[in-house]
Amino acid sequence: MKRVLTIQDVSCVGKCSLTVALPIISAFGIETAVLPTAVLSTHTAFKGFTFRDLTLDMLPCAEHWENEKIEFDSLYTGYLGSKEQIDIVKTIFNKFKKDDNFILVDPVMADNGKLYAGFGEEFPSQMAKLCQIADVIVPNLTEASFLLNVPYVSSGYNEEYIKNMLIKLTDLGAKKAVLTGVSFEPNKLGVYAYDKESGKFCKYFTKKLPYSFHGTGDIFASTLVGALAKNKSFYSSLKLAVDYTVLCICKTAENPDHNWYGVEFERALPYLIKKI
Ligand code: PXL
Repeated sequence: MKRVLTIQDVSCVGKCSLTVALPIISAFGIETAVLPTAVLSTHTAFKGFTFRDLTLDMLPCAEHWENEKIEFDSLYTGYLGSKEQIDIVKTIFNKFKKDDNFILVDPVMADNGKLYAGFGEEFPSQMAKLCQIADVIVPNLTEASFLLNVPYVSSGYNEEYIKNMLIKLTDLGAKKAVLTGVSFEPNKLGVYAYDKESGKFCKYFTKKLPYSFHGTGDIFASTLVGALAKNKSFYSSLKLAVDYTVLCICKTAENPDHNWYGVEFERALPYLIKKI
């Protein structure tokens, strides 16, 4: 059985990070090992959330796995709370990276032109260092702008702008970069990707929905990790991750009682399982 290690927080309520990665990657028939970096009562879009930092437990867990000769087919990081955690994750990557496994870094830190609550100005350059050693990185446009230290452009850009951004993102060191939330026309939204080794770009767009929900980036990244770990091609993995994320948004929007803080990804899991 394949085994993925995902390193991110537990937001107890709010459907993001580990509470999304665990069920989605498990749905692929992949064992999902977790390294929780912190426990929060909710994600940080709520006011008044609690935060129990687990930084000191991270390395001892990894050292125990190393002693037990435990191996992983993929290492996947999402939300990380501090520079210290990023440094520890680098050490963990060095311990468990092999020739035949892959590292996916989702540089979770910002959206809609703004850093998430709690991140200082220096955080993006630290996250850029983690992106250096990844095989695949999946920033949204805001995160990419912070990683490259360029102004965030929300709309009106063209394909050349996106391609140039992707090349610069892989210049940070990652083999492949995927930009999420790209839109050239008002009614289309999708992803644009670049593979530095082959020099090829690929893109996948679907209808833009008039909703935006918290946690969709984590759904996308978790699905991409699952599909890549199952050895699906890069393009079909991207396509599956976009299609599943869009379906999750549709299912959420069709429920008139949906809440603002979490996507109803559970109701779309049967579709994902059929596609695997
Ligand atoms: O969805 C990304 C994410 C993960 N974890 C925490 C967050 C966020 C986004 O705000 O606050 C704690």
